[in-house]
Amino acid sequence: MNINLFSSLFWGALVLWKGAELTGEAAVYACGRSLTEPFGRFSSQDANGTSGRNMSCLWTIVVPADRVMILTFTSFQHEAFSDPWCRNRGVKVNVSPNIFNGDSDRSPLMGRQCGSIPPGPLVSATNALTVVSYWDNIAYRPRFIATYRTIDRPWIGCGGRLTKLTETIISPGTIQHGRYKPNMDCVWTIATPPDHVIIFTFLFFSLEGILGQKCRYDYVQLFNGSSTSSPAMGMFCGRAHPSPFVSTTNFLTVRFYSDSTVSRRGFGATYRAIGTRSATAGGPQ
Ligand SMILES: [Ca+2]
Repeated sequence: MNINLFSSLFWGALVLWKGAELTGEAAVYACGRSLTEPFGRFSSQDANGTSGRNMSCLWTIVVPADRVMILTFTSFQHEAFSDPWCRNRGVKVNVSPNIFNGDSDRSPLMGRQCGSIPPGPLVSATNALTVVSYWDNIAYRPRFIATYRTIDRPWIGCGGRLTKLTETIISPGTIQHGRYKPNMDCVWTIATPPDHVIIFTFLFFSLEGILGQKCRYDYVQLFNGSSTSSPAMGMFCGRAHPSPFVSTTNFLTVRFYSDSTVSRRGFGATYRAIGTRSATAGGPQ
């Protein structure tokens, strides 16, 4: 963990240095744009019309302060590297995109990705994200398409009692480190007013294990009631996205368990409480 953090800081600093090197004192980007809509799309095509080597593009997304973003790469093609920090070309930092958790390329580096496998959905820690794409050789211009959408700021922490009519939970560690923490055993109890049911929907899902093999390592469990003693409604692991679940009462309990090794992106999920009286009576209450 410490090595990764050091590596992150080091390479983040190197990227800034390279960016600054291109133009002198400060990094000036040849392309990219600012986005402020609640959802949107941007891509490497924003760099069309530019040419040459040592190019860099910057996209900044800023949404209202009470919101965060889920960023998803729907298409992704970058040079392939073998190590997780995409750096085995030495100082040639063609390892884009670099994603910063904030409104500029001086914000904390959230991560980077290379190769042809897109990273899983990324959840921002704040209401701003910055994506920097850099390439040193036009022959290796990176290509990607990214979309984002905004969600309410998620509940932070391992478990708790959730009483709002809607809330989002994220596996601990996913926002900060891009993957969940090991050795977690978190229980969230969703308690909404009487005469409500809860629609629980996964936003993204990637846990260690293979569904159907009893989820021996890491898993999410849903219980149709106010505790883990309530009827179990499902145990999920692996990469298959679970279907939405609707409770039969105004309570729902969610448990997330991770063992001591191997972590993946994790999960994000949101729920919404719906009044049953108005839904079933078909008229005013
Ligand atoms: Ca694990």
